[in-house]
Amino acid sequence: MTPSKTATATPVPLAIQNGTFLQGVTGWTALSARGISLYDSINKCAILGGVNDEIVTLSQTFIVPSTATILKYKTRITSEEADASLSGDVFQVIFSTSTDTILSTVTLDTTLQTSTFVAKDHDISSFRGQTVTLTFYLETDSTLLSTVRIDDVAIV
Ligand SMILES: [Ca+2]
Repeated sequence: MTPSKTATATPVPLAIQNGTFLQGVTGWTALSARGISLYDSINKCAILGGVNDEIVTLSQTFIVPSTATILKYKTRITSEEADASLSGDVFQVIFSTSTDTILSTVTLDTTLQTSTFVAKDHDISSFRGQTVTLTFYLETDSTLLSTVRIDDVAIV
């Protein structure tokens, strides 16, 4: 079967755009159940949470370059949750193609707090050449605030 010619859609970018958040959340799809901005203009990074009963997704769709190996990003967590077993504040990093691959799941509590950003990385070499959606997901429960700041997202 010969594929029919289709109208040119907005091209999917190669690799991540504005991973440093120097242009706010331009290039990202930022959704907050509470309708809150996901941009921290003081620290020039993304900010997820900081309110209770929230569900947020910060996502971007791109083509993983053919030489890509690692997804890198930095996070800085704050949390009032003293007991991880009681915390309903959950942060996930998800790579989606036709299915979702959860690269990381973290239940937030005070032990994860840091005063500076901490570098994380995940091997994404199996996604080379594929169109993927990277999603940073945070849900918070009804009490004890948690926040995840994200910066310097890159595919290398
Ligand atoms: Ca909480």
